[in-house]
Formats: sequence, structure tokens, C-alpha cells
Amino acid sequence: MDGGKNILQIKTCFITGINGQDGSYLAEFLLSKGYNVHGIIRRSSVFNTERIDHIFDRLNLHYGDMTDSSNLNRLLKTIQPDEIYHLAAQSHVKVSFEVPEYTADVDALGTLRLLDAIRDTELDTRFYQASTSELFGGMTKELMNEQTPFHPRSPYACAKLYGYWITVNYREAYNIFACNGILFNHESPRRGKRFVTRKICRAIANIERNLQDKLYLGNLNAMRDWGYAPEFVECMWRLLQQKKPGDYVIATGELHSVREFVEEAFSHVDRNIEWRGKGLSEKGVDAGTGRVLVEVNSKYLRPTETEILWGDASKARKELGWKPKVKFKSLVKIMMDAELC
Ligand code: NAP
Ligand code: G4F
Repeated sequence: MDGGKNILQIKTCFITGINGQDGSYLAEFLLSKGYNVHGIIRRSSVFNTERIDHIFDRLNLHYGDMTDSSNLNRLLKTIQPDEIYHLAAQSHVKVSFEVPEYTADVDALGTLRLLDAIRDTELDTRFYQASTSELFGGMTKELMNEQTPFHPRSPYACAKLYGYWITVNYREAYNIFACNGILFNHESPRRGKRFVTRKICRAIANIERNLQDKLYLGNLNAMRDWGYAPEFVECMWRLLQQKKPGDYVIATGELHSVREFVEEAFSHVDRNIEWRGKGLSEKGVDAGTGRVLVEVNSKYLRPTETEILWGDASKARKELGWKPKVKFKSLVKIMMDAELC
């Protein structure tokens, strides 16, 4: 209150990766909360703002790159954000085996660059780091929580491990309000087309329209705890509204295999998939017609695989009051409906 008048405090946030799956949902969410939303996009030879075009006029977009410290320093000095959501990353695990050095530069050093820009500018801000369940490595079938030891199984996960610890270190060393959200897989109709859930749903819609013959996949037995991205980004915000900074696992607690995702997704076009053969020769066949719809292709296998990721988000439920509503079956329905419309 000031002289009997209410002062409306408009918060400013800065989102890296704003045009990605999560960035686009988070920007929508923060706009709905009345935030002044800033974000960086990269210059590209084609338009790359498809996911945020519907809110484009309400955003403050700047060119930026996680490999460019002077750019990040300048932006923080100018924008003076109250909250920073660091989502930008080379986020594809398989691709990280092909561009390991670049992945480390963007995902590991990029996080350091941003934290160090906060330190340099002495900004009183709150920092969210997009950490990942990939840190756990998923070699055993167990529920993973904040105490589960890390065992990263890809250059991506190793880079994110650095991002996790440098966030903890800057919190401890410089008293920065910095938090890690350890998010398990979360999907949506805006998911990148090369991630397995979107790839499956798109392929099925293409098959139904006679635009594609079959779907080629890698490891059908990998298991994931798949959640719904719009629900997960709300957690990012909740994390930064806490009294004290901390690290939180965010997950649904429901575990399914890639194979089950395929079966569930095909059921939306009334096809029942039967599996025949083993290993690289395994095929998914339409039980009604005998047509082969799914084949395994070794080019989608990874040199080291994260077999099982299954999260226990009890801490988030207790401290953030967060509980996911969209589980596996509804998630597949949302994604299939979006592809088929
Ligand atoms: P995404 O759709 O792949 O988005 C990644 C974003 O990062 C894009 O906006 C991309 O911009 C940007 N980016 C990439 N390299 C950059 C660079 N050098 N400089 C600036 N921006 C750059 O990923 P997402 O699914 O939204 O995930 C968001 C974050 O959460 C990522 O850090 C990811 O690793 C992490 N995460 C995701 C999940 C999940 O299941 N989705 C789970 C755990 C953690 P361009 O369009 O220009 O490439
Ligand atoms: O959809 P994916 O590529 O996601 P992955 O590797 O789990 O990584 C995603 O989630 C992480 C959180 O756990 C994020 F940190 C990361 O940024 C990203 O968002 O693959 C899921 C599983 C893997 O085991 C993969 O080997 O599906 C298996 N898979 C089988 N066939 C395939 C395919 N993955 C892809 N992308 N393409 C396939 O053809």
C-alpha cells in the first residue's frame, strides 16, 4: 500500500529457450500471471517462432545465444529480470552423441555463462535450471527421487550434470536463489518432431493419410514416466515462488514402455498392434489386416541407453502442492487428437 493506493507489482521474467516446447507453454503461463515476459531466440534462416506466434505481440524477444556471454550479460543488465527460466539446450540425447562438444558448450557452459552473468551484474533475481531425469541414467527399475545417485549415460546427460552442480554451487557460493527442476519426460502436441512420442503420433496420422508406409523406431523396451508439458512448466514457476531455493524431482510416477506408447497410440485409429519376431527383426503388425506398420531400425539405437526413468515427485507434491492430472492414456489421446485433426 502506498498513500492508500495499491501498487501493482509487475514482475519481469527472462526465458531462454522461449520458442521450444516448454518455453512456449511457460511464456503463456507467465503472461497469464501478468508477467512482463522477455526471451531469447536464435537467428535462423527460416522462421523458428511457430510455437509462440500466437503470443508474439505480447512478448519481448531478443536475439541471443547460450554460447555468447557478452550478449547474456548485456541482456541481463538491460532487462533486470526478477526471475530467470533457463530452458535453452541442445536437448536431444541421441544427437548429443554426434555433437558432444557443442552439447557441452551450450548445455553445461551455457548454464555457467548465465549464472556468471547474474554474479557479474549482482542482480537480485531467481534462477531456474532445466535439469533432467537423464542425470539418473536409468539402469535399474526403481523410483528415482532427489536422493538417487546420478549416473549420466550420454554427452547430453553429462553436460546437464555440470549444469545441475554449477547451479547448486552458485547457490552455495554466492547466495543466488538458484533451483534445479529435475524433470522427467514431458510431452505435448508441441513436442519436437524427433522425440519418440511425437514421432509415433505423427507417423500414425501420416500412415492413416497414406503419406507414410510404416514407422521405424529404435529401442522399443525403453521405459519412461511421460507427463504433460503444460502441467510441468507450472512447477518451474512454483519452484521460484518458494521461501528457500531447492532441487525438486517432477514426474507423474507412472511408467510405460515405448512399445506400450505405440500400442496405445495406434488404438486411436482402431488398429490393434501384434508384435512378431525379436530384436532388430521385431515388427509391429496390424492384427486386423496383417500389414506391417512398425519396424526396428538400428540407426535409432544409442551407444549407451537410459533404459528406465521413473520418478517419485513426493517432495514436489508436499512442498510445491503440485500433482499432475494428465497421465499416460490422456496424454496419448491429447497428442493423437492433435495429429489427427
Ligand atoms: P526443446 O523443445 O528442444 O527447446 C530447446 C530450446 O533451446 C529451443 O528454444 C532452442 O532454440 C533453444 N536453444 C538450443 N540451443 C540454443 C543456444 N545455443 N542458444 C539459445 N537457445 C538455444 O526442449 P524442451 O523440451 O522445451 O526442453 C526445455 C529444457 O528442459 C531443455 O533444457 C531440456 O534439456 C530440458 N528438459 C526437457 C525435458 C522434456 O521431457 N521435454 C525433460 C527434462 C529436461 P532453437 O529453436 O533455436 O533450436
Ligand atoms: O523421446 P526421446 O528421444 O527422449 P529422451 O531420450 O528420454 O530425452 C528426453 O527426455 C529427457 C528427460 O528424461 C530430457 F532431458 C531430454 O532433453 C529429452 O527431452 O527417447 C525416449 C526413449 C529413449 O529410450 C529412446 O532410445 O525412446 C527410445 N526410442 C526408441 N525409438 C526412440 C526411438 N527415441 C527417439 N527419439 N526416436 C526413436 O525412433
